[in-house]
Amino acid sequence: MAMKLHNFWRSGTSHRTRIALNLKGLSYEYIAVHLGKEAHLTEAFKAVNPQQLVPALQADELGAHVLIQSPAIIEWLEEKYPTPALLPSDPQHRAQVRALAAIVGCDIHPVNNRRILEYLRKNFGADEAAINAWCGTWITAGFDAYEALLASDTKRGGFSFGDAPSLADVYLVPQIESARRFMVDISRWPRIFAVEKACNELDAFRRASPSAQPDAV
Ligand SMILES: N[C@@H](CCC(=O)N[C@@H](CS)C(=O)NCC(=O)O)C(=O)O
Repeated sequence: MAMKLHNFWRSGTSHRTRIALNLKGLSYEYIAVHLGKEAHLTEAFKAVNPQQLVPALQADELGAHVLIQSPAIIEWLEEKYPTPALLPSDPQHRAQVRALAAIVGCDIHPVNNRRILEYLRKNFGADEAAINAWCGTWITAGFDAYEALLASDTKRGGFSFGDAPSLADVYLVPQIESARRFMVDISRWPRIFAVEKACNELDAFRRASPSAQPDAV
């Protein structure tokens, strides 16, 4: 089944969607949407996603319907292509993995998104040091909690949950990439750092990385 992913190399939500697609073994056409050139703010892209954010996923079987919002896209992939699973089978464990993913998806990424940072620059005169401090604050708060949860999971293997990549890793790895961009020192979180290393040993993660994308500069 042919799929098209509207995305941007450096976008964390695009990155997490690429990881999920790769882990599921799905191929897709890469449609670059240049956020730096505000290609997402054009009328043409508004017709694809009225929210004017990436990613957006088109698939033959969906006809004219476009999937938006990376959590919805990733859940659709999980439901449609259950193997390999991104969520464990036990409901409590599923909640545990979803909570880790939500630390990134609900509490870190949204406040550090491009449009938020643009607003801080334009309306509050934030310079790059202030932007890094802003992003560093929310990344640190989220990663401190994530690290504590990893530390308290005595059954954990090399990944965020168990010994195979899960939804939590799909969200975590792009956020680490973003943290480095905002000059956050990852060595403060040794377990997170080790999980990233384990993920990056997998081809699915390596192929999804920002620098490996056709529109990377
Ligand atoms: N909750 C949405 C957020 C999507 C989102 O904010 N994408 C960013 C890139 S990571 C974007 O398009 N930003 C454009 C902007 O802020 O101007 C999702 O997970 O898909």
